[in-house]
Amino acid sequence: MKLYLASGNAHKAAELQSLATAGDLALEIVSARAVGGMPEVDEDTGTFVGNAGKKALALRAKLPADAWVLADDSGLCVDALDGAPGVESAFYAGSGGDGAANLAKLVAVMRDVPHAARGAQFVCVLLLRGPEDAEFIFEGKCAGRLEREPRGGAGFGYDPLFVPDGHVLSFAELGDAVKNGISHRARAWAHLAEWARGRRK
Ligand code: ITT
Repeated sequence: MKLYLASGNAHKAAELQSLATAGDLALEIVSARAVGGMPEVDEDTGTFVGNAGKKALALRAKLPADAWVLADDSGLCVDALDGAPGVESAFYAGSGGDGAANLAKLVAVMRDVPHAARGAQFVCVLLLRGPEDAEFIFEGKCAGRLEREPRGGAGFGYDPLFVPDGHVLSFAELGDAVKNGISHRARAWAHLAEWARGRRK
């Protein structure tokens, strides 16, 4: 089953590709680039589910009616910031969507927050839209805490600042293989895979 990925984020695409390849299900992620690129979407709904729905619809409009589209809306929810940047994670430092600037802003905003109050969780909503407007939603979370300074070179976005529970290294130090075992995206994908397995029966 082909899942057309409604995302312009190459890192998400790579993670979802490896999650799909690692499983025993015949799920194939096809990047939006293969069908002419991801259309511009105004991510203005204020919720992960709402934004994922808009992305899926936007790509769906370019595809045959029987195509399955997968959208990922995700973000980092910081306890000390009442859940911010959350659904605004991609645009935390401005509308340009600059990952390095977003990270630098979070480092600065969190500078004086003590260790005990540095909890955060990544959230990922995967939304699958199929023929006849069938829609399925899968959510995954990964709890952890924020370091004071970014560490590590793997991953993307806020990975260098985020240490998942049970670890001492950041996502960007742990690398893709470990991240893909425990991340918010991996957990949402596991729910999707469970759904796909059920459909196969
Ligand atoms: P698309 O909308 O095209 O899929 P995007 O990067 O704009 O790409 P989102 O609107 O869902 O995607 O924003 C997600 C942001 O949250 C992303 O830009 C990162 O800043 C952050 N984020 C999400 N998952 C992450 C992860 O696994 N590691 C680090 N940062 C992540």
